[in-house]
Amino acid sequence: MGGVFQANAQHQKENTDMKLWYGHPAQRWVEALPVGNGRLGAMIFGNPQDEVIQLNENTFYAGQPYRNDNPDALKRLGDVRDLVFDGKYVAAQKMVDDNFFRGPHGMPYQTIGNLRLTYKDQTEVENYYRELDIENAIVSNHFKKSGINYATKVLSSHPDQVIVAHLTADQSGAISFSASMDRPGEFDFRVIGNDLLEMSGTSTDHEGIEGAVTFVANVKFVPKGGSIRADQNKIEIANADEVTIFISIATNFVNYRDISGDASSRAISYLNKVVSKSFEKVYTDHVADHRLHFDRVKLDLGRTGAADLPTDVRVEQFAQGNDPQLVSLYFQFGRYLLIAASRSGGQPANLQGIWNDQLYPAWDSKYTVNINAEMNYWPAEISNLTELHEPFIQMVKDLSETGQKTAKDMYGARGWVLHHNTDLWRITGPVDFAEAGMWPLGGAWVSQHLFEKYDFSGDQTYLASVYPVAKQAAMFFLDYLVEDPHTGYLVVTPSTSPENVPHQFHNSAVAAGNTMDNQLLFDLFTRTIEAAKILGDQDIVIKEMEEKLARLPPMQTGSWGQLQEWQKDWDNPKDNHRHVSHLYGLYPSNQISPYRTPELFSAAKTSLQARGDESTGWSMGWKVNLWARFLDGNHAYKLIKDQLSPAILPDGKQKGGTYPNLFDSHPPFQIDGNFGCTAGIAEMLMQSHDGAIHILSAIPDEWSKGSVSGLRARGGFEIGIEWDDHHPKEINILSNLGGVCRIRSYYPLEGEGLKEAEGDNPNQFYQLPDIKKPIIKDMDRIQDIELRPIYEYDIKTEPGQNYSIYSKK
Ligand code: FUC
Repeated sequence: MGGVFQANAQHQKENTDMKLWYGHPAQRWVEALPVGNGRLGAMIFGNPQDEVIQLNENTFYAGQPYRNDNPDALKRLGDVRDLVFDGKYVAAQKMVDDNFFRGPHGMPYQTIGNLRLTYKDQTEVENYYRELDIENAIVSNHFKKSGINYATKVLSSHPDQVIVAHLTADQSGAISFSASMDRPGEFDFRVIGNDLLEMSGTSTDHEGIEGAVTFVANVKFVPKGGSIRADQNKIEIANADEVTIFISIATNFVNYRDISGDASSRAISYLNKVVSKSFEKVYTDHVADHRLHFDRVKLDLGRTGAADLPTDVRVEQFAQGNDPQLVSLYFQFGRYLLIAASRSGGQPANLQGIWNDQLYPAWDSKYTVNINAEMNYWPAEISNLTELHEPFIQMVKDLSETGQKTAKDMYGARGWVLHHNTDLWRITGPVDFAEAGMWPLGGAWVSQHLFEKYDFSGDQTYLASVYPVAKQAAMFFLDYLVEDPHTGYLVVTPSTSPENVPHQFHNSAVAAGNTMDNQLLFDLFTRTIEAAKILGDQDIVIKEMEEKLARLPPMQTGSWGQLQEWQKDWDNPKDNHRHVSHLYGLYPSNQISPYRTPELFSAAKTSLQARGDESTGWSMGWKVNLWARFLDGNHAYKLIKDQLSPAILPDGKQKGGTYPNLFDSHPPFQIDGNFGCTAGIAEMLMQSHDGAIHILSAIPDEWSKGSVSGLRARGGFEIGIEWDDHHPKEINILSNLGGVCRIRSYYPLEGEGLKEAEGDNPNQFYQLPDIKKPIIKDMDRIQDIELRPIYEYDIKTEPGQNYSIYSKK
């Protein structure tokens, strides 16, 4: 009793700023609260009569190692290209549909199942409270039942590799419950001795691939006082003072090629290592590990009385009210989710992070790489969580292995290719159908992350380790690009502009030389060539890359002043499609800039204005970043309001928005929107892609005063900013690598060593992309854009030193 419970009872009086909290248990899964250690996830319902802890392990997928290439594609590739260049897009798409797909379409990520605690006292409770404390990464609840105060805490420990629950009461001998396990799929279940449950099973067969991932979940009960006994298929605990529950889960997964691990011995060994530890010790180690990551960034956007309301009520009221603190909470919740879902040595966060209660979740809860998987990692660098980027980088390395055979067998090309989806098994062939699947740019997009991680760290050893992966990704395109007979440009064909169709012209997505493809290849080639110089790679293939880079199509503006999505002017101003692929050049890339390419900047804005605001969750998350890059804080904030609106409507229908537990809704739950919006909030505060560190780049009227610290900028800088009445008061710079730090501000600044900037930024991490001259078709259609005046300063920095600058008096 004592300590742990008393701390709980005080929660309502405590500061709840870094907490999601509620006055009632979760009725549905999107109200339950997530914990995770990168590998093991749990959703806790907080039900005081029948508690449910839903469990995940992030390698538990259907199927087993397999491939999904269709080598018939190679025979048809030339014909498809001819049809595209003849303008017979529908026939081209049909030929792709008939010859390029083989199924399977990807294996679903599957739930492990549930731990159920049925309390003996089933009476109603009073004073109910539950919370997720994102600062300490722990879910807890407390309530009064039959005059006794009970409290529960649940965490998923990275150091100990187990989920731990701790039950306490303010009277001795008060805790009595039975515990059992189940799951939606088949399983074996037994009770070992009088204190250990074991559930085991195998993942399902799917689309002709036999399920062969096995799991074992062991749950050990350690009561203080009272009695414990096994009763058929459950464990009964009676009259305990407190109970610690250790949940250990493991699978046989070793890597995408190998599932020869022993799930049972792994699960037991994690358990044996931790079981003699006290809950307090597990908790202390867990908190220290979590805060090592979490505490790096602090954000204060102001606080109103709304911050005292329960989280679900705040989401309901956010769009109407004034609750800037919910934005800081949501930002930090995104960081919390990345810490909980993505740890070095493990799997990257999938469509649902690591949290899924189904056997067949939407889109298999795998990896969609035409936006969603990358979006998960947008906050990794800027929000100071670079080591959590590693599982994604490792996945890119894996894909560079599996994708070689796909490149060769399907397209007769060197290098490696990836289409729009992959899964635990790192499949690289096209999935679904041409409209979505005929997109061979996956390797080009995921490889940008290899360079992004370098831009923030400047670590050349790391660069050398990922360079061959990027180079091979680029080499695929050297072979796949073909000359467009109409324009002479080298174009990616067949391809699509992700999932969009220019319906007013034809019902085919398959086309040639789409804007996003050109932008992605511009980045991939440019960055690979640069890295070759840094690392001294003299391979002749780099020359070929330079030649082909020069022959890619430039960006173009179209008939209504928009940035064209396709090589032909097919854009429809009424199109509100969720994908805004051609705006990749604005975010996450830096090819479009208000200062360097004003016409393209204006055209991109016209395109986004036409697309509208409200959409699926991730689409709104992307738009927060895009409006931040348009330097329009108020519009970015409008998108945050759209995203932070309730996903569940009064009639029960769902829309893009936010669930009561702050999970993003596509619908259904998709975690990408959480991460996208988290990155967007950071981009509103600071940007570092356009030749300078632009502080307070897109601050909305509502955030007139605030502070942030620990944001990372390219070139190894760490930035803190305090502002008041929209003016920066103090800017702190920690330089990790040294070099010139160029600061861009809407207000004049002063400080020791600060000089007005002249010419290009000499810092190598601030080189600007030398894009091909765009084709601006009709200047009269380009909307005028008013930009605020900016001030730019340079400060020479030394590695490891701090610098402070101030608003000019
Ligand atoms: C892409 C998107 C969908 C969804 C899916 C998982 O295909 O177009 O909206 O997010 O991924």
